[in-house]
Amino acid sequence: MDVERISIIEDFVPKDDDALLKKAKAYQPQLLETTVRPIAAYRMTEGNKDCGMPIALDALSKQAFGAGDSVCLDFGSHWVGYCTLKVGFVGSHPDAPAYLKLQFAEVAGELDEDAETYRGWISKSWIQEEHLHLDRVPGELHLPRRYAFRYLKITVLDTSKKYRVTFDNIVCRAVSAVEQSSVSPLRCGDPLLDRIDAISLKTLADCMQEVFEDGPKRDRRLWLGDFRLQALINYRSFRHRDLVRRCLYLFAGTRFPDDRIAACIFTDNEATADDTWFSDYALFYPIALEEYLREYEDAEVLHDLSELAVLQIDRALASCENGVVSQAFSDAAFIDWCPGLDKAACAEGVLLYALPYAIVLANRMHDAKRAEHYAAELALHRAAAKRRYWNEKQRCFVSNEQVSPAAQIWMVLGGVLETDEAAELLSRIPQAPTDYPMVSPYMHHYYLEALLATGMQDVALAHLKAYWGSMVERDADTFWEIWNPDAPDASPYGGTIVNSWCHAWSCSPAYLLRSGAFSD
Ligand code: RAM
Repeated sequence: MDVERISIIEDFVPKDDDALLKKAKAYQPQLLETTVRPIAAYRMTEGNKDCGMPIALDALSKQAFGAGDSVCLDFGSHWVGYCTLKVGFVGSHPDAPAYLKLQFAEVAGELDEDAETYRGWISKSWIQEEHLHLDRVPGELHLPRRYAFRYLKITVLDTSKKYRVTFDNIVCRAVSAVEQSSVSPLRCGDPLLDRIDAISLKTLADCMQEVFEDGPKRDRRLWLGDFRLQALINYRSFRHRDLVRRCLYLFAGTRFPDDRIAACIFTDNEATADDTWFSDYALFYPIALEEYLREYEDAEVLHDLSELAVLQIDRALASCENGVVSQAFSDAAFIDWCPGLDKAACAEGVLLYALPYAIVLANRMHDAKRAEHYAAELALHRAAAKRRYWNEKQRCFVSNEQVSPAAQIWMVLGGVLETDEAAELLSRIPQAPTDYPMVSPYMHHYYLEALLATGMQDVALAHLKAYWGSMVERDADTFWEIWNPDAPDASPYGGTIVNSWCHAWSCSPAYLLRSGAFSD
């Protein structure tokens, strides 16, 4: 299921605005630290992948491990942080380094994967695996990276004939911009929904670092489509205003030379726009800005960022041909990781979805002319979209001869149909066989939004319970980047070993459940 999606622009030099980047820096959060230790340990034997022999934690330091032996430590839940451990020995004096392999896993299944066999298009350097030498035994190991994990498996690759190693004081210094305990748990009367909400918030908390990261294992950076959802959930939970402000300023502070907002920002060293532009993601900037302003009525942010935000809309409109988005525009849309998905109707739908936000934003800017212009464009584009994509015979939207749930969902979200027609169309989605299924919780979120927009609260709630519940059933501690219950081993990258199992775009149930979306 590979859908390679790498953008490389030779000689790309982002346009930086120092004043905006300075503000982004000022809002950088101080990370909070929690010390966590394993809650269980298992001695693993080769060939027995499923379970190991439990070791009492207080007896762990007495257990000796020689070449080929391994121990798996369970930290009880998902964490993001830095690990240290003490390595001792039994036997005679260590006369050779201890050579260890350490594998960090967000879900238990990752431990069964073989990094050597991964041949996907995303770098294998994301795989959380170290081969380390400890020259001085006894000694302390400070693992070199920040890891996202619940499980740590240590395999002894070699010691020597003279000694075996012991492990003690295994500690993770977990980091996040927020503490989950600062938000009261949901008590809605349905234990599954309460659990889904708690997992959503854990997912979000672990992704809230110095920016809203997409996933703390892989990418670990600020993506616009993910950010829009994260900010929404944050408004109903942690309310970390500065982190949202910081990210809004980052997207504006480093951008394409022609003022397009990049799909993603690197923040590991200096903040730098990625040379990747997604036409749909860029439209989430004015949406996210308007939602922030709705929440905080922030005149400074409005002043600093609104022009750039509406510019994203203007560019999209300018690229249209005959009232619908151009092929180039839809080719540049992300939408979902489904291979072969035709994005024309979807990209059109995202533009239609963004326009009402742009109208409100223009009014906030006291630019009535612009607001009127957007309203006229909205009407024009809705009509054009209906003409272009609606197929009366098939009674659904057809995007370049392709019928997909994503196209129906985005056309509905774009307001192309009257509510009752839209509800009838959506009610057919679950039964319709498709080669282009929704593969990410991100796309499923927009399915829920479409159902809610057409008054199908019950169906939306049932879908939320079935889809997110199917991850809970499989023991998710955090929600996953990619999940299609009909194809559980799917990965857009060419191997589930690089999938992210704590991915922010999957935690929108907390937002929907906490905003009373299902009670109307
Ligand atoms: C992946 C990440 C990220 C998403 C992009 C499009 O790299 O999963 O969350 O926004 O794809």
